[in-house]
Order: sequence, then structure tokens, then C-alpha cells
Amino acid sequence: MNIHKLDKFAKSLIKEAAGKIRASFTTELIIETKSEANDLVTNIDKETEQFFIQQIKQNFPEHRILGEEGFGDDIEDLSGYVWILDPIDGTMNFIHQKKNFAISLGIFKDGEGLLGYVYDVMADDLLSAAQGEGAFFNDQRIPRVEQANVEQSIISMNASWVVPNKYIEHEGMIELLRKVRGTRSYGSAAIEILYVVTGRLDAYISMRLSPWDIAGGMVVAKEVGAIVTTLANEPINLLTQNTFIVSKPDLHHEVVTNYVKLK
Ligand code: 2AM
Ligand code: CA
Ligand code: CA
Ligand code: CA
Repeated sequence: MNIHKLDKFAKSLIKEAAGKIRASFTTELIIETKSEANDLVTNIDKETEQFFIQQIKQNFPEHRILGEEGFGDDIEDLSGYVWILDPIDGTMNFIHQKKNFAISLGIFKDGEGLLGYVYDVMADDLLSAAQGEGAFFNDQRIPRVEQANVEQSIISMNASWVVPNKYIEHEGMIELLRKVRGTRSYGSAAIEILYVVTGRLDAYISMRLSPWDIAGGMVVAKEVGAIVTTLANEPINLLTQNTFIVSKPDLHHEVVTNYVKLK
């Protein structure tokens, strides 16, 4: 398999899917809830995933697909070629804000990240990387991430982690909040990873992400030296949900060691 051919194909699928998503703003959305009242899905999430699957299966019948909306394969291991896709990351933003949502895609071979993409659909910004070849923001090569300490950092996290919750001791998060230069929250894990990789953020933390939220971003993060682990400082398992941090290296150590106390 030629990785550059695969890259070209994946990019063309992403651009075509994004065009369909943008065009959907002229039609009425069908909005449903999933596991809880604020866990939303639309017909466009589903149609986008089905578009990818149909195109991938037609061109690469032996490749498997893990997609958030469940139209892909039942994936219990990462052997062979596996595409990990979130057709719309940030569905709530898609519905309410019509911006700040992304297509997130990672292509893995026997568990190794070959290709990674985060496409900010409304900004028309494509973050991409091929293993060992560095990362790109549109056509520009992205430099390796620099160092940062907590006091000079902008860290992205959901406000839910700063109030009592079942995942993490919130006092530690309040302490972090007091120390940092600023906090942000964008409502799309993939876009938040994009921002860390391109230096707009210094770190992004979440308590519960699924493989499709992070697979594309992880491949790109590795190419620029950003550290991706669970909040227990362990490698991410792409077959389950995980706690999550992507960060500049020194900051990663500082946050995980001094502020994170998982329950
Ligand atoms: P989604 O929009 O594809 O569901 C929001 O903070 C971020 O968390 C988004 O990237 C969102 O992805 C993700 N997320 C993961 N699990 C979620 C859930 N159960 N409910 C809402 N957002 C979830
Ligand atoms: Ca979802
Ligand atoms: Ca998602
Ligand atoms: Ca999604």
C-alpha cells in the first residue's frame, strides 16, 4: 500500500464530505439524542459516516472502519488497516453554532498511526500528518511544539471538570485553573487537539473521550512532539474510552504529576 496514494484519497474524501456538510445548512436537520439529553446526533452525522464507509469499502475492501455512529465494522483489535472516523466531532456546535466542528480521521496499520487528519469544516483548515513525515496545517509544515510551564499556559478543558464530578478530584483542577494564564473550551476534542498541535493552546484535558474523537489528532500530535496519554499517564487504548491529555512535554509532566488526582 502506497501511503501517499492513501493520503491523497483520504484528503479528497474529507474535502468532499465537508462540502456535503456545508451544503446541509440549507436543509432542515433531524436531531436525535443518544445516551443522554445533551448527547446529540443528526442525520448529517450519519450520512457523512455512511459516505466515508461506502467510498472506503469501494476502494479498499479489505480495510476496516471504526466510526462513531456505528455503520462501520465491529472492531475488537487493530490488526490490518483500520480507519477510525468521527464524521462530525462537535455535533452540538454543528447544531447550535454552525462552526467549531471537525471531521476527525486516523488510519492505522496493525495499531500504528499511518495517517492523521482533523478538518475544521467551517474554517477550511486541514491538519494532517503522515507517520515520520511531520505535520501540516493546510500546506504549511508545523514546527515541533515548544515548552511551556503552567503559569504561561492556556489550557483547554470543559467546565464540568472544575465542579464535583465522578472522574477527578475537582480541587486539583481548581488549583490548576488558578495557576494558568487562561482557560478555554471549544466543544470539539478534535479541534482542541488541532489547537495544541498548532500552538494556539498549550494543553487540552478531558475525562472521557472515545477513539474516534482522538485517533486523527493523535497521529498528528506525535509528529510535532506533543505528548498524548491518559490522565493516569498511560498510553491511549484505541479500543475503549479514555481520560485524555495532549500537551507540550514539560507542561504534560507538571499537570499530570501535580494537579491530576483521578478518582
Ligand atoms: P461529538 O461531538 O462527536 O459527540 C465535547 O466536549 C467533545 O466531547 C466533543 O468532541 C464530543 O464529540 C465529545 N464527546 C465524547 N463523548 C461525548 C458524550 N457522551 N456526549 C457529548 N460529547 C461527547
Ligand atoms: Ca457524538
Ligand atoms: Ca467526537
Ligand atoms: Ca461525532
